[in-house]
Amino acid sequence: MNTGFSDELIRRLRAAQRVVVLTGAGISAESGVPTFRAPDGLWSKFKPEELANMEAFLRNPALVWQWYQHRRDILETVKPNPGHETLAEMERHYPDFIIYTQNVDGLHQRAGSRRVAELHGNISRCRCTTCLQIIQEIDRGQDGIPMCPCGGMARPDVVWFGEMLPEGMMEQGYRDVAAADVFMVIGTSGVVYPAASLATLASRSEAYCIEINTEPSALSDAMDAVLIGPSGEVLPALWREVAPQLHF
Ligand code: BV8
Ligand code: ZN
Repeated sequence: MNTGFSDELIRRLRAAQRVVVLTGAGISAESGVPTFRAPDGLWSKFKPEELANMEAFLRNPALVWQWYQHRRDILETVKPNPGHETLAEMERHYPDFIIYTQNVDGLHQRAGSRRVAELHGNISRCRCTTCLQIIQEIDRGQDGIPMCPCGGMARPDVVWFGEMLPEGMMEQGYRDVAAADVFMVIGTSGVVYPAASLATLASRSEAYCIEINTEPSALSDAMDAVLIGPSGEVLPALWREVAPQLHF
């Protein structure tokens, strides 16, 4: 019995060997992590250029740290939702499955996903602005700004606007997308590049492209299937339909 998922969609997911997923803030929304561009989203109070870039940080490190500390505090209280958990389950079924996430919340890994490429870093890690080391133990310098043992100021280990993504990660993403049987893009407005280019490349490759979002995004027109609904509900429902016939 088909619950609104097309036969083609189900057939593609049952036949796939290689699956590539791109996720954005929307997949963590049902965990209670605010998204960026929703009316009550993270950017509604601040503009990205005010906070998520090096100039803003150097101009006012305390304000930027305050904003990141606020987000880290939220992450202490949340847990993965059924959307994250379904992707972790899918990874266990498919021979080749990888998630490229724009999220910095670490929830995919907490849900059990092992192959996760963090395109924009991870908010729970800190890096030194002087010696560039990842800092495990941070101590609080003047006005609460975390400092590196070398004396340099610590920053969140995330990719800010105008900064390069982790070396080689997009190139690997393009190779994975070019070889994929199915590409899924979940919970992203598709406005941030180069991350969103994984979806635009997928739409021009052999991969069958599936979007899950609560509303159409900048990527929807290029997708083969657009499933409108919260990923915490759509992903488990889709997997219940697909999984029984999977025999690897
Ligand atoms: C770079 C980390 C170059 C920090 C982030 C003009 C045109 C095109 C590009 C540019 C341009 N001007 C500048 C650029 C480049 C810029 C960019 O793309 N800007 C955009 C905004 C125009 N990109 C960069 O600067 C990148 N670097 O290009 O470097 C370079 C070249 C050479 C040398 C040096 C440098 C770096 C970009 C990374 C920025 N860092 N975050 C932090 O988190 O604090 S971006 C930030 O936005 C997050 O990472 C976030 O993940 C990302 C994307 O947002 P989304 O995840 O999509 O979240 P959003 O709220 O927008 O959407 C949520 C979606 O979920 C919605 O569609 C909603 O409907 C849906 N949803 C909600 N609930 C649910 C749901 N879906 C399903 N279920 C639900 N329950
Ligand atoms: Zn240092």
